Amino acid sequence: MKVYGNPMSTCSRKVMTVLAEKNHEVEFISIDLTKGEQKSPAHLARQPFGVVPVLETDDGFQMYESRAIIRYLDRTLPGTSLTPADPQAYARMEQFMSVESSYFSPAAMKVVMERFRGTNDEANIAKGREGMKKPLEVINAALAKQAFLAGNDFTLADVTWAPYVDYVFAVGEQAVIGEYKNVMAWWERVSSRPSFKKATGR
Ligand SMILES: N[C@@H](CCC(=O)N[C@@H](CS)C(=O)NCC(=O)O)C(=O)O
Repeated sequence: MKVYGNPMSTCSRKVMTVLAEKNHEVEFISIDLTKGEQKSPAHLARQPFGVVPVLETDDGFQMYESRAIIRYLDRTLPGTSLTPADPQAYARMEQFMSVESSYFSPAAMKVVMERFRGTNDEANIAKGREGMKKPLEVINAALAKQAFLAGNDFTLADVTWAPYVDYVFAVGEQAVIGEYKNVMAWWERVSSRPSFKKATGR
């Protein structure tokens, strides 16, 4: 199996976390985003939007979109399932994956990219910080009753949130998350998992 990705990319890290949870080794082909390799004809043939990651299975099946890839991997690889069998826990997992992609990560990435690029547009950063509050408030309430987002087991919902939360900390914005104590306790559980450490090269 091959993953075309970038070790620093949030979306590649979701895929690598699931692979590590399943103890499945792949060939990782690094696409240099700083050189624009993601927009090369060869990569555009794999990913029409010119971004990473892309998964290629041993029988030549190719697919893109990180959240679709992790669902596929969880369904097809052996090992502990990261998708709850219980319908209500499953619904919670999907709900929180959607909260991440619709509300949390767009706001978080506003802040992260301003800091990473060094553009530091404070008005945009303030918007990003504001946008992170509601989704954090909502998961903080859910995490008061359970260890992980969909219940007491680690699921794909935790996988999708983790790389964005990690980058919020990495750019020095811990104050935004620090006031949510259940989120902080959850973060300790998620970031100390061997799979997350492996996916982030720690
Ligand atoms: N919806 C896509 C988003 C992929 C994406 O935005 N990837 C980023 C890295 S996390 C990328 O390749 N950026 C390079 C660029 O935009 O040119 C997914 O989930 O796979």
